[in-house]
Amino acid sequence: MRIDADLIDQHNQTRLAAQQSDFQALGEQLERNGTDINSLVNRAAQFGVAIPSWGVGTGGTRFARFPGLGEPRHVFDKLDDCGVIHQLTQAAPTVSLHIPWDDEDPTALKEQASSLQLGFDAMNSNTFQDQTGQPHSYKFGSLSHTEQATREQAIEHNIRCIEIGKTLESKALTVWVGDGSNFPGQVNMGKQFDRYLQAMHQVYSALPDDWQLFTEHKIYEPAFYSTVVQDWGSSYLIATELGPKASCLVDLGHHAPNVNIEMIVSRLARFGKLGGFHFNDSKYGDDDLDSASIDPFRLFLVFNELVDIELQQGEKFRPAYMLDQSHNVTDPIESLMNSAIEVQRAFIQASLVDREALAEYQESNDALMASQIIKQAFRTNVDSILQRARMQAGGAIDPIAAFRESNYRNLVAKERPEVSGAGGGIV
Ligand code: PSV
Ligand code: MN
Repeated sequence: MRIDADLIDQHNQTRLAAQQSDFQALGEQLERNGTDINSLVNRAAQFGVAIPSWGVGTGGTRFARFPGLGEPRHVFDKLDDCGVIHQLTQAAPTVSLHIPWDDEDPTALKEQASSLQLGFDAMNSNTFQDQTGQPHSYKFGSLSHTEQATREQAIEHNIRCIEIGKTLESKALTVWVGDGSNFPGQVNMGKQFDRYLQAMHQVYSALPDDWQLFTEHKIYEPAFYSTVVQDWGSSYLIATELGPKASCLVDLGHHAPNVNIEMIVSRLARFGKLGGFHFNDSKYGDDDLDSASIDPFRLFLVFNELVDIELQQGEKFRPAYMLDQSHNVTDPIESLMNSAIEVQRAFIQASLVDREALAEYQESNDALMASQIIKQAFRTNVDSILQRARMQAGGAIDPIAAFRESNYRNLVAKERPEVSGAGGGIV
């Protein structure tokens, strides 16, 4: 199910004059600094962020989940929703699947995705929940469990995710585990980490040559005293121990409040171990709020580092960009479209930083002017660049307005039955 191309066209026609006028004004402004606006449109057009399949369903907290209208019933509906997100934004060409949540015939998944012009980004394994009929419980851990049989079950699951991913032409596996402990003394932290590493070596050895393995760290939750892959230091150690195909995934919400994430990004990239991102925003913890909804400047600063690294390392620097959010009070499609655009915006704004001037101010220790250079780029309204990139690729000038005009949510709700609101619903 796609949005009618004529509807998008009409939508764009009514906004075209304003779009052109804004674009021209920004073009003139950028020209004064020697920046060609069209090169930025091309850059925006090349940008893509993956949609998490679990993000298109309404999320919740451990207290409750309030379902939305026309929620996807299964992964095929989720792909339809992702197709709409990409169609309107032209900035979300891939989907990141979670197994077993999305465990369906991979050939059928591939076919449907292709028909929606979608590809697949990293596969995600799930050893943080027990599945019905599963012989060994993950209550006390998975890849780091004290019992070998449980570790083997978790290893097998990860290898299966790779197998499914091969058919989908995914090229990466993201491993996030909830393993840890809730009481001081509950586990031997050294032995637990050793067991985790041993298990990960086995997963790593099943990885095809052209695949990457991302290790995702998280400060706490579900384990509240200690977590096996708690911080970027542990993640770096793991990726280094495993080998060149392993690198670290930075989920923006997985740090203590006020941690300087852009510095972590810089460090990991400097040593070739920055694999990818889960973008989201937060106020207090792993809130999984929409990207840039709380602190757009922080997102921009992350991209400021990324653009800087790209200039140093060139083409070979291509971290995987993925969203990882929970939409509890909004329409997930609208939130995800908005978030994809916010991440794209940060990328383009960061591309506007006058790097030569910045380097000079940094060398001469002119802190005030260095910060002004950064702020100048951050304050630039690049909407018309993003709009132009979308429009040229068949997307909508204003994706959320076009989505509402299309009545997509009500139309799919006719086929997708209402779901009960009972129970918690962390995604
Ligand atoms: C864990 O909080 C996480 O960030 C991991 O990426 C999981 O795969 C995802 O959320 C879904 O629960
Ligand atoms: Mn994540």
